[in-house]
Amino acid sequence: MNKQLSVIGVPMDLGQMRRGVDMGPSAIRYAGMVERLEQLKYNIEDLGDIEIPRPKQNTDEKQDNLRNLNEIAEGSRRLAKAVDEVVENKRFPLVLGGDHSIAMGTLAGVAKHYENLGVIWYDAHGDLNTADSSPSGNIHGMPLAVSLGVGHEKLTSIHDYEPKIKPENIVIIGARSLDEGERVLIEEKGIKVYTMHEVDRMGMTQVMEETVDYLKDRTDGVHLSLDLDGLDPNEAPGVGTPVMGGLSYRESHLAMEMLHQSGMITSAEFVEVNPILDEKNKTASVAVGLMGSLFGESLK
Ligand code: 6HN
Ligand code: MN
Ligand code: MN
Ligand code: MN
Repeated sequence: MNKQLSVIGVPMDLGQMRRGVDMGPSAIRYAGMVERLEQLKYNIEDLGDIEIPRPKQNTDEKQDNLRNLNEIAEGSRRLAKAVDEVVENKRFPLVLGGDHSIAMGTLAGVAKHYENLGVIWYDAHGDLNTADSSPSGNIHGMPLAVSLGVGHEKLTSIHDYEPKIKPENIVIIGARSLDEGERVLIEEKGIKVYTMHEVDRMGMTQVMEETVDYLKDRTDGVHLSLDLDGLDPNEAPGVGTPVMGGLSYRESHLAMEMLHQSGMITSAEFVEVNPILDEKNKTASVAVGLMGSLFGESLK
C-alpha cells in the first residue's frame, strides 16, 4: 500500500437533513486517526477541510427533488480538484465526511487517473437514486448513480468528464435498504451487490474473497467508499440514516484486513459520521479502528 497519505476533510451536511454530519471530519481526527496511522509508519499530510458553500435558501426547500444542488456541486468541484492533486502527487487520498454526497467529488478527482477504477461501496444503501427515483430529494442518496453518469447534469459533469466509473467495476457490500429505482438500476447495469442476506449466508470471508477476485483482473485501482451506516446502528449509532441488521464491527474489521492483504486499495473515504447523533464519539472511533485494519494494523 502507498505509505504516503493525504487527508482531506469535507464538512458537508447539505446532502441530507440531519445537521451535525459536517463535524464528522473533526470527530474522526479527535478519535486519534493521525496517531493511529503514524504508528503504522505512514507519512501523513493533513490538508485540512474543504470549504463548503452555505445555502442561500432554506435547506428544507427541495428544488426539482435535488436539495442544495448548486452548493453541493460547487463543494464537489472543490473536493475533486484537491483529490486530483493528491493522486497526481502519487499520494493516497484519505477523505473524511461529511455526508455521502461527497463521494461524487472524491470519485471525480480519483477516477481521472485510472482506466478502470474499481469501487467498493460499503453501505446499508445503494446511493443509486436520481431526482426521479429519490424518495427524499437528498443528494447523499445519489452519488453512485451520479458517478455512473446517471443524474442531473450539474452533478454528472463535475470535474468536466463523465462517467467516472463503469457499472461492472462496482461492488456494493452490506445493502439492506434499496429503493425501487435503485433496484432497477442495479438490474439494468449489472452491478454486483452483496446484500446482508448474502453476507449472512456466505460469511464475510467469502464475500471479500469474491470481491477481491472480481475486482483484481478488471481494475487498475480500487476506491473504498465506506458509509458508517453499513455497520449495525448498535455499533455505529452516530449516523443520519441508520438501518437495523447491519454489519458488525468484527465483520467490518475482517473486511478491512482482507482489503489490506489484497493490496488493491488506492484511495478511501469514511463518511456519514455524525457526532451529534453519536454516543461518546463511538462511531468516529469505529471509523478510526477500521482505518487501522485497512492500513495494516493487525498484520504487523
Ligand atoms: N446514505 N435511499 C434513501 C434516500 O433518501 O435516497 C437513503 C439514502 C441514504 C444515503 O446513507 O449515504
Ligand atoms: Mn451512503
Ligand atoms: Mn448509507
Ligand atoms: Mn483481526
